[in-house]
Amino acid sequence: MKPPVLAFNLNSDDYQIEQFGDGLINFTWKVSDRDNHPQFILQRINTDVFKAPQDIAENINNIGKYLSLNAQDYLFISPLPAACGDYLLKYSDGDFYRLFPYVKNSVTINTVQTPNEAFEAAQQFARFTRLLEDFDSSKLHYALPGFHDLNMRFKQFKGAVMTADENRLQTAKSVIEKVYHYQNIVAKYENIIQNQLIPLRVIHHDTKISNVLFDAHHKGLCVIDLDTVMPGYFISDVGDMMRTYLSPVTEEEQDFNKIEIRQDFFAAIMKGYFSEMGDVLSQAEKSLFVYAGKFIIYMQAIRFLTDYLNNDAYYHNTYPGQNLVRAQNQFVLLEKYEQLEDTFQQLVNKYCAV
Ligand code: GN1
Ligand code: MG
Repeated sequence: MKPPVLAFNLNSDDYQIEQFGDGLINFTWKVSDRDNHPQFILQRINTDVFKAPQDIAENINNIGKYLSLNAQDYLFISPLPAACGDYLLKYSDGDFYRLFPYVKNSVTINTVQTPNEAFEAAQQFARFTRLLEDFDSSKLHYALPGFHDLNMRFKQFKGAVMTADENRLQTAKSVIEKVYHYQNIVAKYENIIQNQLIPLRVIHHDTKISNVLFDAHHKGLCVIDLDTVMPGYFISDVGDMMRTYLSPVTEEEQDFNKIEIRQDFFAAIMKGYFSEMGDVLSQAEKSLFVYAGKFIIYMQAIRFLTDYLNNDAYYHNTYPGQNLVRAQNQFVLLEKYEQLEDTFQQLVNKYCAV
C-alpha cells in the first residue's frame, strides 16, 4: 500500500517510506529523506474504529492551542497541513491521513527494559494530565464513546457470548469462565462511577511505551498518539502502564511462562506518576492506584476475548486464534498481578505517607 505523500507536497522520489510501529488500529509510516534521516510520520486513521476523525483533529487542535498558551515549554507535536491546507486530509480513496514532523534525535521504544524507562514514561503521561488540569475537558469530543467503560465492555462481552459460533465458544470456554471469576473488578468499577468517587480528567487512554517520545539518553520528551485523549479517569492511564510495563513480554507472547511482574517497575511507575500528579490526585484516587492495574488488565482481556468471539472484527490479527491467545495472556498477567496486590498496596501507602 502506497500512502498519498504527494497530497502533502512531498515528492515520493525524494523520500523513503516504511511502515512504522506496532499499532493495532491505525497504519503508520516513517518518511525519511535520501540520507535516511527521518523527517515525517504519516498516519492513516482507521475509520472503522474512529468514526469521526474530524473530532480527533479538533481535540488535538484544542489541546495544542491550550498548551501553547499555558505551557510554552511543553513539546507538543502538531500535525502539518496537507497541500490543500487541511490538517486532516480526506483523500480520494476515502481514507483520512495526517502528517507529523519527526522530532530530531527522538526515539520510541517498543518494550520497557529498564525501570528508568517506566519512570520517564509515567512522568510524561502524568505531566500531560497535570498540564491540562484547568483545561475545560467538556470541550473534548468523545472520539470513542465508552472506550474505557468497563460496564459497557462487560455487556459487549456478554452480547458476544450470545452470538458467537459454537466452535469459538468451545475453544474459549475456560477463558470465558475467567471473566466471571474476576467479576468483582466490574462491581468495584460500578461503585466508583455510581458514587462519583474520582474526578474526570484529561486522560491519554493508551499509555503503552511506544506512545512516549524519548531523547537519545532515554529522557522522556512528550507523549504522542493523541487519538484517544478524552475525559476519563486516571486509572485508565496508570492501569495501562501496569499492563504494558510490568511484564518483560507483551500481550502477544504465547509462552505464558515468560509473563511475570517486575516489582521494581511498579515502583518506577508509581514514582514517575506521583512526581507530577502526587499533589493533584485525591486521597480516593491514590487509594485506587493498585486497582488501576487490575481494572485495565481485566478490561483488555475482555476486549480481546470479545473480539475473538466476534470473529476478530476489531483487532488486527496475523494468525488464527490470536485474540484468544492475547486474552489468555492477559488473564495470566492479571493472576500474577493479583498475587502481588498487597505488596503493591503497602508500597503505595508507604510512599504516600512520606
Ligand atoms: C489498540 O492501536 P494501538 O496498539 O495503539 C487499542 C488499545 C489497546 C491496544 C492493545 C483505539 O491500541 O485500546 O489497549 O490496541 N486502541 C483502540 O494492544 O482500540
Ligand atoms: Mg494507539
